[in-house]
Amino acid sequence: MKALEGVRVLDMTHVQSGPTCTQLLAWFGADVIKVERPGKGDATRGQLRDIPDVDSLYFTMLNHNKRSVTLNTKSESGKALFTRLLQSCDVLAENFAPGALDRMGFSWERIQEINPRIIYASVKGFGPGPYEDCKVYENVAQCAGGGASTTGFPEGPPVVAGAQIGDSGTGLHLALGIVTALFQREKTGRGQRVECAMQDGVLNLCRVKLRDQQRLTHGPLKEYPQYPHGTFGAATPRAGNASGGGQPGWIVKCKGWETDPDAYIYVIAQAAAFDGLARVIGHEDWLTDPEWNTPEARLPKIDEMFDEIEKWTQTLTKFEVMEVLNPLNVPCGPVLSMKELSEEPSLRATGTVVEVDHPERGPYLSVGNPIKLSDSPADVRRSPLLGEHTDEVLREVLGMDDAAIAQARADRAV
Ligand code: CAO
Repeated sequence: MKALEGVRVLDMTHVQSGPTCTQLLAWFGADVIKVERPGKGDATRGQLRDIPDVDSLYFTMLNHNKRSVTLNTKSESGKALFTRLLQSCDVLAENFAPGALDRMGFSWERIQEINPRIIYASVKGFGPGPYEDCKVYENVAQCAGGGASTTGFPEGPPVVAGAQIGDSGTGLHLALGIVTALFQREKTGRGQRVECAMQDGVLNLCRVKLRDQQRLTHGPLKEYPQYPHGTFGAATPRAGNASGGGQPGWIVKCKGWETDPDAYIYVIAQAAAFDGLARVIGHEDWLTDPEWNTPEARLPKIDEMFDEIEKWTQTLTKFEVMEVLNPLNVPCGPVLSMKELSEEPSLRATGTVVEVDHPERGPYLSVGNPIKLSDSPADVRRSPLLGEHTDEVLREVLGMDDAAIAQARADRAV
């Protein structure tokens, strides 16, 4: 049995944020029915295509374990079918532009009338306020949520992260909201509205930067590279690769950095493991020198310290550095490329990286469920073709017979 077995999700999501959420629910065992526009489907099916006329990796990697139904929710007969689906589902998830479902005639009030037990979950770019009507994509959210202003090097422009904290991050937040609402429904019998704005999701993930904004009013941020030589302005600045926590850290070069753009390692010069680190880099002298042998003394010289650490790391590969520093309890992590991650055997063994077969594109790699439940392991099944399950769902979920399905087709509802 899977954790969410018996939960049926009417999935009106598209692009990345919403599909991330419903894919997780599907991996946990929910029956996720993806409703798509007839003939078109989720726009990502056709975006960034690597093989002509085949669903893109963008789509396939975000829509595993779902069923696809095509339904025109703007036609009268389509609306009637959609209403019946709402009656049969536990969750409605969507991430359309603001007001799209209302314009189709499905306001929260109307949805509650149709099914008072349903949980109606939405991702929008912004919550109520000046930007609530805006359409939003990943990088817009990273900028509006504080990610970009705090990412990059002090002397450079704002930078967006490769991690999709606006889309996938908000999808994760929404999934938690949905299962929490399902849990509450167990007790109250009532559904509820679950809303997650991408700006809010990004800001939540940038929590430590709002911490630093307030620390700034009490003096310079001593772990930032601007200290002690640079200046601080009114807002949390970009900190390069400085650690977000209380331990000094930086990315340093390893052997081969001249030709390999990922020959780097992150090293944290934690006080508890400093002795071993100092010895291994050839700076035993630091251990008795009052200029170096306390965290406070080192704070104004973090850049110098990492220059010295880097002289040593450049003599070894990032994996050799790991082998030396791990036994010394020095926290460190290699900068791994997507190529290295895709080939890493331990990630394959845990199902975090999986090979999936697809009838049109053949085998491809995907990221599986990163959340491991001992009683509900996720098996990753390929994404559906457009409308692959339309008849199956109409028959099984709505109890329609062949004649009724033929009529729905004649009406161009499906
Ligand atoms: N049948 C009939 N019509 C359908 C349909 C269906 N099955 N599915 C969708 N539509 C219609 C919608 O009702 C909408 O029509 P109206 O404009 O008349 O209301 C139309 O398709 C387009 O939907 P949209 O506005 O959501 O799509 P878009 O491509 O213009 O915008 C996006 C995309 C992502 C910017 C917007 O949906 C959005 O801001 N979503 C919220 C934030 C979000 O999740 N962003 C993350 C995206 S990933 O980077």
